[in-house]
Amino acid sequence: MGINWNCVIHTLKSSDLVLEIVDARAPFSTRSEKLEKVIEKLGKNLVIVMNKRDLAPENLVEESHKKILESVPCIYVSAKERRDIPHLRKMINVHTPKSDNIRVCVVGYPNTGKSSIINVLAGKHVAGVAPVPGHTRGEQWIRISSKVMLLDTPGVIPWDEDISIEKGFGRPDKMKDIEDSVEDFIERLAKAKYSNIKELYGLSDEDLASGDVVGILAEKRGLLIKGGRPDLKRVSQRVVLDWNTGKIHAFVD
Ligand SMILES: Nc1nc2c(ncn2[C@@H]2O[C@H](COP(=O)(O)OP(=O)(O)OP(=O)(O)O)[C@@H](O)[C@H]2O)c(=O)[nH]1
Ligand SMILES: [Mg+2]
Repeated sequence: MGINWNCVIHTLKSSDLVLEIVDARAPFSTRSEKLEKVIEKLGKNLVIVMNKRDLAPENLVEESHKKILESVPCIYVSAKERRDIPHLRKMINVHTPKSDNIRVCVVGYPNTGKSSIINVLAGKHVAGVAPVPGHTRGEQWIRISSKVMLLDTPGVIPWDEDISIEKGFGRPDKMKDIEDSVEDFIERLAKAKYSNIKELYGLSDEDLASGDVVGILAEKRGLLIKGGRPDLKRVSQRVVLDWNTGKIHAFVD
């Protein structure tokens, strides 16, 4: 999956403000450096919105919020729990010109909650939401007040950036070498400042240090292929789904 940068630039040019939605569980790795460079080059205002704050501990969310704030206006919210939405509206007002026709472009990696945030701001279900990265395909302008329109966009996946599970890099059923990526991801979750991975999957410290957590998980869940071997692919897809649906609570940056 790639994106058409000419299209992105054209869209950004016509906006008064860009909201970059990042995942509060991985706020730094879900920031797109490339996208932010384009926004800066175009001289557009940027506000970073850390979404899914309900899935990470408050102190870690606050810590990263402070760090991001050193260089970019930033706010943390939960679209799911509708937390801090009035604050987000205020941020939009503060960072846009006084006009009757304000356009705000909502961008970010897949699955960070762009469409969910738009729905909450609009006060009704107008943008499609799903735990499948790449759900939003086309762009869609949505009015959230008499003066403000928001643009929902597909998740950005630049080809040349590091790709990992937390960036919502693809549909789990289409991912190549998913087992290796998931093994690596679980190891990082195990070493992270916070994660619920042990409780969620009933894993011990030895399991996590085994180098074969994916195999152990498949056996625990009874996911086997012919011959009784663990079904590594299927269990890996489940882990990705658990991240995308928010069953995995964590802070992995
Ligand atoms: N726990 C939690 N889940 C959320 C939150 N916001 C969105 N989600 C979930 O995250 C998943 C992705 O949400 P979307 O709004 O479709 O994300 P998107 O960024 O528009 O995704 P694409 O269109 O695929 O790029 C869905 O399962 C949402 O229910 C939140 O604040 N907290
Ligand atoms: Mg979407």
